[in-house]
Amino acid sequence: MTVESTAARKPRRSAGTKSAASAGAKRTGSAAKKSPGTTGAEPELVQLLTPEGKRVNDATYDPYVADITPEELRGLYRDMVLTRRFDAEATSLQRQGELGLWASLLGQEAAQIGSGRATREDDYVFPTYREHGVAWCRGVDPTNLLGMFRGVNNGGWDPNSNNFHLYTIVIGSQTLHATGYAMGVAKDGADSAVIAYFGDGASSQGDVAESFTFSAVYNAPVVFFCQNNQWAISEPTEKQTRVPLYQRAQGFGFPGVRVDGNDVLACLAVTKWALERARRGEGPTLVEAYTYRMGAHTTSDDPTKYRADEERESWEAKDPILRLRTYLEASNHADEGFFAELEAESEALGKRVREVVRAMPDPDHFAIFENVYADGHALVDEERAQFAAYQASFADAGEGK
Ligand SMILES: Cc1ncc(C[n+]2csc(CCOP(=O)(O)OP(=O)(O)O)c2C)c(N)n1
Ligand SMILES: [Mg+2]
Repeated sequence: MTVESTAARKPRRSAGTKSAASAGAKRTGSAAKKSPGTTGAEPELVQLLTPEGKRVNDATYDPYVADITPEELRGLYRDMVLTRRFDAEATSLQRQGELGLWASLLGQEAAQIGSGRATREDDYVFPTYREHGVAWCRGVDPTNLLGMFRGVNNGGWDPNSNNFHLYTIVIGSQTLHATGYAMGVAKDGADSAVIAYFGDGASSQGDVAESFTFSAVYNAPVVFFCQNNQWAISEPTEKQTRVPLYQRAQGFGFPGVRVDGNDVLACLAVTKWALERARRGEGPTLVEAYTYRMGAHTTSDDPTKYRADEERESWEAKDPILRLRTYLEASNHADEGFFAELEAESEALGKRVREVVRAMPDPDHFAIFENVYADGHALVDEERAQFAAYQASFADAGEGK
């Protein structure tokens, strides 16, 4: 079913100061004004499961999930539950001082699991730093995602083992990497596809615009999967765009679709459709998964400073996991035994994650100087020497000198 989006926003109330409150009022005013050149048409939203867990039909996208079995539906549910459990454990580990930082995916499980499960083994994925659910679908061990956040390695997995590139912190840059990779795939004559993940904030980056231009002109087999989680740290989507993000694709000459990002079935179907277009040589697609970042931007952020509790509460009613559970129960696709087993599996995963993280060895302190240049460099040599002296000063202190 293609329904009208719930995009209309209540004004954002900012907890705290008067100036923050008046900034909120200003935002609302400017967002309400129509820009010249916008169509004014209401955005559309592809949905196959309503927030109440009711299956609705969509003639275009139903065929992409028509043969899904109850077992596969339970699999999607399991993926989302375990990803959320892993994510919660990582947040706790950061609070306990075991990780330096964590970027939670809470609320975005359906967007990530639906799109991740749509990919084929030979497809290639370029994530941001929040794609823990996609990593799960690609078969990356979740504990490997934590090394960088603990500061003990620079990545944590071999990108080519699972066709899942390393996490990318430089906002939007991975869309260019994905486009270049996809152009290579096309030159090889392969029928695999590439998918690049990015956020609503990243959509304002020049890199993203450049990747749209290149991929369109070279007809690259790439899907741009934008998780519009409504916020780029403390900046709302209204500060990124005057048109719904998916509509931008039209100006670059390829299709754009907005999908309910909290509906795992719709995300699966729309991403399959887009990947198949890419495989058939029909070029790029922009998928905007309309969702919500339920938690903080990262563990260093405090969202109560810039957004209202009511906003979060309204999205809680659209929880991606609850809606699939309701559907599974109503259609007798899962029984109590399944849910109980999954609960036990979740607990075991949390325990394993804790144990593995705590046992991660510290890196050699001088490893940071390796691999900067292939043949060494005078400046790096100097820095290494300075660092060695600094380290030695600790040894002196330890010996009471
Ligand atoms: C080029 C660049 N500019 C700024 C930053 C700082 N930064 C980190 S995350 C972020 C916001 C990204 O928002 P969005 O693209 O919506 O992704 P989300 O974090 O919501 O998933 C910014 C500005 C950065 N990492 N890279
Ligand atoms: Mg965002």
